[in-house]
Amino acid sequence: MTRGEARRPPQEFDRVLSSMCTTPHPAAREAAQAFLATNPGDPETYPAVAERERDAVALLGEIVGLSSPHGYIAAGGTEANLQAVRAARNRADADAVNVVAPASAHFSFQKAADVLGVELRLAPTDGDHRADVAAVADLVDGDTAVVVGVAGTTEYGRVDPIPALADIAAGVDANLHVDAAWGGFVLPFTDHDWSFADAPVNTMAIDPHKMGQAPVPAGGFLARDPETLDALAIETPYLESDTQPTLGGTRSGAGVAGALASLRALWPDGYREQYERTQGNAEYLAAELAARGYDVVDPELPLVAADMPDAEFQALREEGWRISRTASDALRVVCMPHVTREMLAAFLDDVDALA
Ligand code: 0PR
Repeated sequence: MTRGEARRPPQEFDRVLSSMCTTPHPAAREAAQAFLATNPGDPETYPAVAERERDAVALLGEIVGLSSPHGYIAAGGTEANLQAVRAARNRADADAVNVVAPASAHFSFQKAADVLGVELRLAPTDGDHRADVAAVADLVDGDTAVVVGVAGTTEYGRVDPIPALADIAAGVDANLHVDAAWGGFVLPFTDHDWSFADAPVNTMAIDPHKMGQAPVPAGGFLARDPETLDALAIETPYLESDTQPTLGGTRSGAGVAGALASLRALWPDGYREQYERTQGNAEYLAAELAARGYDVVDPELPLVAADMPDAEFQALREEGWRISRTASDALRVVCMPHVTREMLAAFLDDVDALA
């Protein structure tokens, strides 16, 4: 079996255009199965999966330009984002900590703020759906523990100006967290400044179970300094290991082994091919929709948003298409690896049939 177009999506992905999950790489599927009953939360008892986790973190570090990464394989972007806020809160010497993020940040930051008892301040985005730097600068103060930038937003696939956000964070002695949960596996092949190498980023979310082609659950939480994990560590007296920085206790060995297998199989060439193919598909869909008169947001990463009347959106859903909408009601198609040119052509045929 080859990667790419030749691999027909299994039934459950047949008409799925809205998801950030995708079909796992075959090697990742196999590795996950072999580690189904292991627990990386108990590394002394399950050393083979613990070693795989260290290797996976090292490879994630390569992808994001960090030579000695600290981190672990989390349940997903929600956990990685929450842990970034938690580490920053625990290291801040303020009583009433706040987090400043663009309004485009994923809703997991609302969960983090709620669970951690910190204030979430949302800055408006600019005309192109990116964080408005001046608005972020207005919201930070001496109690800001972390500034968030998104590298590949959930709704529009936009990349925030990470170096400018890093300057703002540094100005108030706050951490900078980059949410590259979705974008992290495509951005190395673009010319965006988003990585640990481009700016003084402290922490990052990068999820193997999204564009990494790993089986669910496999998120990535990465930190530049070991002190970040220290700020998260809880003592674990009765385990063979002394402390645990993760949010989960028992975790999925399948997620860890699957993530490593997909990283080994695909970084860098497989992910580059995947980026070129999925970006090409996004540009194809955007051009075809624009030619039909829809107002389309230029796809910077493999995600297409376009205005579509509600009646048409509903009719396409009734045809079985799994599509979703942004908060401002634009159609949103995520060109994940399982989305082929044929699928998009069939979708466009159904769009035409509505006319
Ligand atoms: N950060 C970003 C930028 C995200 O897009 C997401 C999820 C997260 C964090 C949270 O990641 P986890 O869901 O792994 O915790 N974005 C998708 C969304 O909300 C999640 C998703 C995935 C939704 C698959 C549907 C689906 O079928 O749209």
